[in-house]
Amino acid sequence: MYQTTHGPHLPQERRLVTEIPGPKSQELIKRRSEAVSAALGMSMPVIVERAGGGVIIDIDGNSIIDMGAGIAVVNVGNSADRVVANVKAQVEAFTHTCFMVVPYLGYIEVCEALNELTPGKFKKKSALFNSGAEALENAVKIARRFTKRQAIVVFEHGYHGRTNLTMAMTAKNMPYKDGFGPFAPEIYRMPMAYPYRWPGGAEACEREALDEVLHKIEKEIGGENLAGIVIEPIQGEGGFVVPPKGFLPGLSDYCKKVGALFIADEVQTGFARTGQMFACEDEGIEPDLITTAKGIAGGLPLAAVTGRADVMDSIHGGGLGGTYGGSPIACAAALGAIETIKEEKLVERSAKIGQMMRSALESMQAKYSIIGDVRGRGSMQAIELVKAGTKEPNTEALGKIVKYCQSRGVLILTAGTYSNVIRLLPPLVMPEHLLKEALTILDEAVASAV
Ligand code: PLZ
Repeated sequence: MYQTTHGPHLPQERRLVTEIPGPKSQELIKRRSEAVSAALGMSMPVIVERAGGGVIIDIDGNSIIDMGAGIAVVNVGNSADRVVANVKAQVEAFTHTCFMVVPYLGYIEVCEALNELTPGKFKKKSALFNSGAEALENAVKIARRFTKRQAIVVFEHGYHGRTNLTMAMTAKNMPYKDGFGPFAPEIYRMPMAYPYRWPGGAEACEREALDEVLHKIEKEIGGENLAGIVIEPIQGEGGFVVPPKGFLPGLSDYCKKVGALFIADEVQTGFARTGQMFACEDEGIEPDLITTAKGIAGGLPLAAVTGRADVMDSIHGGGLGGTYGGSPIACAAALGAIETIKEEKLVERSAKIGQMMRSALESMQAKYSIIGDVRGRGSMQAIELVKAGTKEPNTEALGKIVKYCQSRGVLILTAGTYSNVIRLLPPLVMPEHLLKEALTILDEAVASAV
């Protein structure tokens, strides 16, 4: 067996000692299928034993390079030192009082940190929840209550969660919505500024998308009925779609003009992922509300709505809450994760990782005609796979590439409305040699799928 103490101290290497999945994983995956609902997916068929830095170690002793970070959650790495220390201390002090019954300092400090770190020079306040979807639900509640209006605008390819309201907000039917309706009303979906797939191309997208969306909002909803626009500054599950410059500021300006709220869903883009603390900073956008989760707490379940103090305070007392929202343990973890991001300069590190990934992916694109597009920002980078010489989604190649990487001990994630996008989201503490190794294997994988 291997020697370990805490996660980050695991040997930072790719090491295969069995086939993937190994015999122990295979056995447990059988148990999994006996005990766990068939509805739950599985990106990689191994059972984890430990994880830290840039690796996941499975129960057969294979050390796998983690290019997914649990879907952009463990940005600070698994079991990061400060997260572990804070959680241990908190578990020993108390595990739960319910913040609405007896408050505690950790919750207050997380809100203070969010108010300070999120974009926007105005006074802000926060409220904490358990999951990204719950944060989105609450942002919509707040926007409707504040504006006394109902219409919410969302976008094609958008993803906001799996609860009833957030399913209505999420674009993709399979697997997220199929057969789960009826969905919540007053959700209006607009075309997304998706440069690669905009009819007429990327330049036309930059010229046309904003006008088209605003025109549709005016004609189909009416600005006076609009409570808020909810958008991921870079779409995550939708395939790392990066709108052209000007699109997000244009939406934000429109919201100001009609008295609606601009709500940035930074659940996937937040906490140093894009080479900035939040993706909205890239164009100097100051959202009225911002939803966060995932990277906020180094792997513990926590989410937040942060925004203009006048908006956050416009809700009647007792109007927001939940038994576990802002659990003291998750808050302790968040304070450890935020400190780690600052102390280890992970914002800068994210930008650097991003450059390495970007140039590797661009050189793959130059070699392999099945890579139609390379896009992303900072340490969220993706390739969109197409049939050579067309823009037709190439899902066969995607399957082959994922399998090839897995069999060599590299975990990669997929995305996209057309299920043809490979997205890279490594922990920001990934050592350079591991990142390079993962990119080399990805290159071989694409070559094998051409
Ligand atoms: N908003 C932008 O990316 C979660 C979904 C995983 P929860 N994305 C991962 C899956 O298949 O269920 C996400 C997101 C954005 C909201 C959410 C929802 O966050 O914490 O999963 O509820």
